Amino acid sequence: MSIVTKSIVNADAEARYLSPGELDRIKSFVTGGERRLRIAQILTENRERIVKQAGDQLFQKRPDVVSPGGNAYGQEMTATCLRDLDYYLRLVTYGVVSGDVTPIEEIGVVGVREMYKSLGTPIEAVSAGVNGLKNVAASLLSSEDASEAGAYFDYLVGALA
Ligand SMILES: CCC1=C(C)/C(=C/C2=NC(=C\c3[nH]c(/C=C4\NC(=O)[C@H](C)[C@H]4CC)c(C)c3CCC(=O)O)/C(CCC(=O)O)=C2C)NC1=O
Repeated sequence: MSIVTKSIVNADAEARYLSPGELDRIKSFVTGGERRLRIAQILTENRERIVKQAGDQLFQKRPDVVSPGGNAYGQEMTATCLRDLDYYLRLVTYGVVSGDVTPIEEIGVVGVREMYKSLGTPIEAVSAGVNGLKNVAASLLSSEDASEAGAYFDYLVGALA
């Protein structure tokens, strides 16, 4: 939910106008809109490259996951692993556009620990993979944009650690 929707829901629950503080936060959300959309556009356009490079880096750092007995061993499993990284990059674009981690949390974090546990997937390696996405994405963004996007990657890295 974006700050706009959230503020309206809160205000209406109390049958009141939006407060000056809420209007201020909405103003900065709107002012930053162009930047957030630009970031999301760059991440979206470069998704294949970002995922591939982050995957390559992860498999160099954690060769065990793609070795026999590893969770991402074999062409099909490696592709599924890269697909998960692509899912997380997509969720980051949702966060960036909405200026809110809630969509990332609801779609990609709630219940994920149990899920990866049942799949035998080392979740800390997924977290390292998302950190790789962050670094590759940063190389395509201005430092200001990289730090804005970085907050959403960091949220995920922490949630998956
Ligand atoms: C958008 C929200 C969303 C998420 C996050 C998601 C994750 C997700 N990853 C899965 C599997 C998987 N995920 C991985 C990922 C990895 N294994 C490793 O060792 C690496 C560390 C890592 C890649 C970074 C692998 C290898 C599987 C297949 C495991 C198996 O089938 O045994 C599965 C099981 C079903 C399937 O194969 O599709 C789900 C549901 N699905 C979703 O809808």
